[in-house]
Amino acid sequence: MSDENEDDIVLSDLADDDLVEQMFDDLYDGLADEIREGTEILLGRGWDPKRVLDDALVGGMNIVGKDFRDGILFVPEVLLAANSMKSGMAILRPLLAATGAEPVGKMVIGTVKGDIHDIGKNLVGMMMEGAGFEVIDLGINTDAETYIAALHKERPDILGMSALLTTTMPYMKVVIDAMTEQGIRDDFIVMVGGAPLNEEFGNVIGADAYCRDAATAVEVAKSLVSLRRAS
Ligand code: B1M
Repeated sequence: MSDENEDDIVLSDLADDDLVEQMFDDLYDGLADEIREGTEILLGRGWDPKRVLDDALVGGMNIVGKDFRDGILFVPEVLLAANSMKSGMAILRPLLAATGAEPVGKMVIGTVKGDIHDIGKNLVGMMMEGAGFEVIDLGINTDAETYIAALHKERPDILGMSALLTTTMPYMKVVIDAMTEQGIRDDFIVMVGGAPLNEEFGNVIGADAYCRDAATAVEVAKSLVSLRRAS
């Protein structure tokens, strides 16, 4: 996707369509300054913030997500792309809040108690933000009380839990059981992920979905949220 003559390209000289195409490339290449500049140019041309988000940033991140899922891009590249997306999001977020544009949905996510692995969780969070979700990140080593307090406070559509250790993955069931005991299990979609998990484990602990990677998490989240809102 890189353009060898990238240094020669003046973003403000490009027509809207070409600029968006260039932003796809810049996002793919993890160029945060260019994404910030492109975002500002489009806003300056009268694009509304939601259109910039959907057409330029989310569109570009979808390409990154697909190539990550297909093994063409790897973790470092995706983190860079996600980071440049965040630089555009930082400009758009207050404008979106001001225009009252509804996020696609809201997710609370955290790595479970006893586990400090957070690279995968962060990727999921960033890709979800890239898809238009509001994401509340509880960090690592998250106990059931902290998850549940966040569910009460934030009222998200989705609870996402991550675990990378065979010794910590059973804690996901502890959280789901605590939700059931409090009578709030069915108020939320529960999605789980992490390298040692699989679909069967997700079913056994009573999650709504196991997601093998960040791109899948975004697809599953979109579909479960729209199903729930339709019903
Ligand atoms: Co750790 N570690 N580690 N480690 N570490 C593993 C997981 C391990 C498999 C390595 C090995 O032995 N081969 C092994 C676990 C073995 C097991 O349980 N069977 C292991 C171990 C043993 C440990 C320690 C115990 C080592 C020690 O101290 N003796 C220790 C544990 C500390 C603790 O948590 N209490 C430990 C520590 C660490 C570091 C701190 C050094 C570092 C973590 C740094 C960090 O995260 N900030 C680390 C790392 C980097 C790894 C490996 C090498 C890489 C993990 C990673 O980031 N992968 C890992 C080996 C491996 O997996 N190859 C290993 C990249 C990431 C993008 O993938 O996290 O799977 P992943 O996330 C994916 C999907 O799983 C999914 O989407 C993500 C993106 O596509 N996903 C979700 C993840 N969470 C999701 C949540 C969702 C949806 C999808 O919610 C909706």
